[in-house]
Amino acid sequence: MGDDSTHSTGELRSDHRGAFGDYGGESSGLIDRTFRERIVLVGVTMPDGSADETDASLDELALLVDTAGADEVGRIHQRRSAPDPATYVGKGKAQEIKDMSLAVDSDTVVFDDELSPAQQGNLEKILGRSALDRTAVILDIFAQNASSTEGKAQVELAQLKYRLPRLRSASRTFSQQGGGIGTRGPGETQLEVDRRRLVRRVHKLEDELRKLAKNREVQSKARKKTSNRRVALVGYTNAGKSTVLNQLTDAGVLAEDRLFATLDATTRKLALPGGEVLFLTDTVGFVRKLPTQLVEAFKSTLDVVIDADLLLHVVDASAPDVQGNIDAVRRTLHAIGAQDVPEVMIFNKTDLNPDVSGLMSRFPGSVAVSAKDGVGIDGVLDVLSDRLRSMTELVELTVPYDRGDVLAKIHREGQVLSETTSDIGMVIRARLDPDSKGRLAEWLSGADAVPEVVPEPWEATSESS
Ligand SMILES: Nc1nc2c(ncn2[C@@H]2O[C@H](COP(=O)(O)OP(=O)(O)OP(=O)(O)O)[C@@H](O)[C@H]2O)c(=O)[nH]1
Ligand SMILES: [Mg+2]
Repeated sequence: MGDDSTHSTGELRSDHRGAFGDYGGESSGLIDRTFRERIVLVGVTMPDGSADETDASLDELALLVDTAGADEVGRIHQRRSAPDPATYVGKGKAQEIKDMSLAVDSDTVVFDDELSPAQQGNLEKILGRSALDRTAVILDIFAQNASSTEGKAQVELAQLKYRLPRLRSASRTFSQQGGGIGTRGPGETQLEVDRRRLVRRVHKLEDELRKLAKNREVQSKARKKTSNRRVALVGYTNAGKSTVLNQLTDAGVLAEDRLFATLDATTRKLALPGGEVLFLTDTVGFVRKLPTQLVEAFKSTLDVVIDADLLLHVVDASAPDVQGNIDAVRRTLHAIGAQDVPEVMIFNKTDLNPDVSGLMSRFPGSVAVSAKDGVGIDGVLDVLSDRLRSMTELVELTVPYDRGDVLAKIHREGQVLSETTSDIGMVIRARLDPDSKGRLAEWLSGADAVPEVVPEPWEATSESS
């Protein structure tokens, strides 16, 4: 976090080691990493879910907590018809969580679903230790992994938006049962000061991000001007997106056995065997219950996904719940407005799970690869060529001999298959995408020429009959 957040916490809680909980704007990490915090996980199964789903989600939460630098030391389930508005779990369950926390000496309790600021505050009072939710853990990992200026700003903005409604007096401690005369007033004043400081920081970051997004827009406009297609790698975190990019383009981006290793979009040129050149972009990974603050903050980075001609959806075929991961990715694609971009499924890590025939038949047109070893990467190139070609149209154009500029344009924008001479000019057969075809409409010959709009006979007569 920026220098705005470096003032000291003042007092430390003797009965509590977790660094998180006060949200006073004083610590950048939500989980203390001077030691490995001991964490109890809590999952609640609502009527629309199953215990198995809760368990799978908690397994993933344990992985997230581990990535953030802490250890799971206990796990508690509850079935409820609805969350308790005050404490999320029931009061009795909260007591049970406290007992377990004492028994296993945990520092922090992490809930698998988002807690409201009030629930979080109430739970911390009951539990006597930090109560976090999945969102906080994911924000924490993003904060650790952000490296570019834009990535850092995006993550800090998401964190601030998460923390603002949760700001509480920094003088509050977990052992303290009430502020008492004298402690309350100054505490609240400090709270107001903190809040204003954070709001100013939010505005500053939003401003910075707007400028950075403008820059990117200029770059992407330049890319749009070329007729090169744009393809984006999307998928669940750790599925192998960066590895696929590296295999296809020697991009040399970081690929690691770690959740959310990639936060920044990296774009590389890729020349297909047929000669066509496209732009391939690696993007941030998705996960179940991705915090809305993060999706919002990363919106401009994710524009490459919305603007893409095609998505390569990389799936870890060896994951415990492949379909669940695919669904989570698609939900996020929907949330950012990219649900209509055509998608090719790439089933990766077939060295760990060679039997992907069921998946392949469920997703026609998909490819199986082991990206780490480069196995099947040629298949990805073939599918890219095929899919991109099917998005172009084979057309014939006639261009007068004195229009070298138009000839050059056709070569630039499309794939020229043949050129022959005729009385009236050069006759060219080429593959063009719909945009280029529109721009070159006046040169289209024969059946490709844009027809005048004539009402279909049945339309013309339907009114009078
Ligand atoms: N066994 C096996 N491991 C793979 C394969 N492809 C990638 N991996 C490993 O999976 C881990 C994640 O790969 P990345 O390419 O970083 O995955 P990503 O989808 O970019 O992940 P994030 O950027 O963190 O969302 C790395 O340790 C890779 O070495 C594969 O085909 N087989
Ligand atoms: Mg990556």
